Parts: sequence; structure tokens; C-alpha cells
Amino acid sequence: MSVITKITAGCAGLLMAFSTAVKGGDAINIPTHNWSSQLVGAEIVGRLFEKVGAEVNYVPVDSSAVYQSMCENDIDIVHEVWQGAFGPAFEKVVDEGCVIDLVTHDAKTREEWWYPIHVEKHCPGLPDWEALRDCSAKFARADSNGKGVYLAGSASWVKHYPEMVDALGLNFVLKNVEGAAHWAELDAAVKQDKPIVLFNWTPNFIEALYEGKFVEFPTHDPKCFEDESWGVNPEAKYDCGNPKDGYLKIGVSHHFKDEHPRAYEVAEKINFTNLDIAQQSNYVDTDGMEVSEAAERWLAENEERWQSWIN
Ligand code: TMO
Repeated sequence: MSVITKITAGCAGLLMAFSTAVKGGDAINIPTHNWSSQLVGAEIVGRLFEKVGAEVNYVPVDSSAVYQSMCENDIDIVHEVWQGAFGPAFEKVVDEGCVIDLVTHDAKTREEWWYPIHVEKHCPGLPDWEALRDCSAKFARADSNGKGVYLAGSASWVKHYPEMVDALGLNFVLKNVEGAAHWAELDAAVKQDKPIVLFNWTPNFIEALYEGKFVEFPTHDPKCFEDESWGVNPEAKYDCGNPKDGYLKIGVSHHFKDEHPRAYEVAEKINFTNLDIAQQSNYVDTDGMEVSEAAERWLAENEERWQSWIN
């Protein structure tokens, strides 16, 4: 359990109160969100900007609302745009012209319903999503009216799962359990050999601790989110899973280049790999380091790379 208690150690953004950053101004406003790789990476990015003479503020912001904040010039950069959770919100503000799609990291990401491996014995047929139709009752709880419970994590993450549940005819309700309590549910279910299906992503620290699999929903296609007639349910959008090799991007406010030209040049070169994101998560969630210690460790271990980003 020590792992679990450490998870939120650095999670200043849990309640995600939108604190008032200085609009525009001299300092670069970097948002902090409620998962560890983001918190550590934010500090790495901030240190790199400081190395080229910029001033930096860290601002706790809801990870979905942040895209609108970039349009309003409250926030300057999001360095971890995960396609599964934030693709639709990000692509909207990019289309509107107020956010620039600056970098696609080498890291490939996946965010989806996930279960620890023992659940296969409770629900044969997994990881195929159709197995969840037959075993939904096994995932029921006292307060779910016989429906299965899907633990969706933070309400600020993937937004379209209610629509997906409807579109795929899944007899499930979504329950948002935030922060460390989300992973404590996983830990308890593993110890008690109970059925559980919950939100997870990769790269993440979980894969080093628990064996498990993502549920295989119908393969993602951009049309799935736009066209009712596409997919297994001809009357609904969202009848598919999230991308399996989703992007991880950096987006910046359209003012960023003019206001912070040197930092902009650095941001253009930043490129995190799967290993980088996994390390940024593991240093905090598995090794129990503070966020700034973890950022320092990453910087110490990757000096050659970031030197080439800032020069
Ligand atoms: C945005 N997240 C990495 C929590 O899926």
C-alpha cells in the first residue's frame, strides 16, 4: 500500500481549483495536472525554459479545461496532450487557431478500460469487449442497480465514455474515483480476487506493478467520433475504443512564439519517449520521490539530450 499513498504526494491539482495565473505577462504559465508524469514533465519543461532565461509559473488547472485556458491566454503550453483523453478538446482549439500543434513526441500512448489479469477467470472472453456484455453483473456493486461499475478515474480525463457505453449497449455505469483512491481500488481487487475494470493508460507506473490488459473495443477510427452510420452501431457515434497508438503532443498558445521566442525554440525540440514518460511516472509513484527530485533525476540522466534542445 505504500505505493498507493505516495501517488498523490505531488498532486497539487487534485481539486483542480482554477487559480488565476497572470494573463500574458512575462512569466510562462505551465499547467499542472493530476497524474505524476505530467507533474514531473512540467517541472522539466519549466527548468529548460529557465535555462534560456524565462520565468515560469506552475498553475494547477483541470486537464480538460486547460485547452480553453490556452485560448484565453491564461496558460501557455501543454506538454502532455494525450490523444485518448484530450484529442477532441485539443483538436478543437487547434482548428479554431488559438492553439498551435507544435510537437508530436516519439512516445505512443494508449488510454482505455483495463483489468488486472485475474479478472479473465471471472469474465471469460476478455479482452474482447463483448465479454463485458455477458458479465456486466459480475462488476456490479451495492449501489449500481445490478449494472456493472467501470471506474473511470478523474472526471477531468476521457469525456466520451458515457456515449461509448450507450453506443455499445454496455450495461455499465461510470464511477469517478479520483487520485490515489482509484489505484487503491485496483490494489484491493487484486488482493481480494474480485472483478474490476478501470481506466488505465500507458506509459504508466501500473505496468511495472500489476499484470493486466486493456479491453479491446472496436478499433478506433476518426469517423467513429463524427459519423453515426460508421461502426457496429449504425445509429451512434463513439462506438469504438480509443486509439491504440495514440499521440502525445505539445500544444502552445498562439501567442507563445511572440511572447517567449527563446522558450518557443526549446519547446519545438522537446521530445519525450515512452521510456521518459514511464520514468517520470515511476520515479514518483513507484520510487516515492518528490516531483522536483524526480525532475532533477531525469535531467541528470538525460543531460546530453536536453542540452541539444536548449542550444
Ligand atoms: C491523461 N491520462 C494520462 C491520465 O490518461
